[in-house]
Amino acid sequence: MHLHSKNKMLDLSAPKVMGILNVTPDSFSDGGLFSNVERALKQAETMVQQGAAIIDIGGESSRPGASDVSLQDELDRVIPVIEKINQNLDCWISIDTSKAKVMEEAVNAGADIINDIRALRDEGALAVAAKADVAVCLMHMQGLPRTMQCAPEYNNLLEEVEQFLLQQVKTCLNAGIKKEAIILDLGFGFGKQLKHNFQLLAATKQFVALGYPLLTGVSRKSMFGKLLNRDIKNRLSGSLAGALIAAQRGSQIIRVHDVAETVDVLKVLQHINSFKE
Ligand code: YH5
Repeated sequence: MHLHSKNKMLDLSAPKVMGILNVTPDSFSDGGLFSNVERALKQAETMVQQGAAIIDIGGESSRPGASDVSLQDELDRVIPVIEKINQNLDCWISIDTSKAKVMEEAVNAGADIINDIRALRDEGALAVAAKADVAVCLMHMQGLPRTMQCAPEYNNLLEEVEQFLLQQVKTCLNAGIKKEAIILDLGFGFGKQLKHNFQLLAATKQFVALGYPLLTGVSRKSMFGKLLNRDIKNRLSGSLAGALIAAQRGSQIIRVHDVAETVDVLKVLQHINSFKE
């Protein structure tokens, strides 16, 4: 299976790692010897050297309860970084945003994937994505970031997530987005309780069977914090286990903070899969 974006193709026959690059002001804390753009480039360069195929750039914290970022602030944070990475590194670039204007400028600056936790539901986002002709990642979320973690409930979790994603796929296809440019995402931590997150992870095969590349983003999330009683700094083992489980069940793109460790784990999986059972 390949992911298409404009005239490029990404081979997904082996799982690919998407490295997370946060460019919010609090994500840089080395004392200020380098500009934020230089620091972001260095971090992206390290992740690409460690084996990340995609760098996901986000300038708007979408953690539960996070405050909104103005359009201009988000543009100022992400656009120079996208330009710099596009000029200097050989990787796919993903923009983590819900704002149509940020999507548009990010694509002009070199982004290959629009990664939208709101699945292109904001004003103008669908039209921008269709015109841009880049890949899109459609994520499931119940509610909105500010309130989504207030006791979310489902009648039928797997059915509701699948129905939502297929509805957004239909909307994208009708808008002219190519089938080969669509990625799906179950949206771990976005309007889900601990049990919901693990039920979804367990059901990865069902979603892979829909025929679209599946992106799994569980890195450092509270599902491991809660299950293992670990603060955010001590969730690497849980995150690696989650990455391995998702990849073994067929998820093709794994979104992570810890690229080197995840690449090692996926190499072990690829190697074992080269032998008969
Ligand atoms: C995702 O799943 N997530 S931003 C809370 C954490 C740790 C990490 C409490 N953007 C996703 O990474 N895009 C984010 O600990 C995403 N899929 C896609 N496609 C939240 C995040 C995080 C939140």
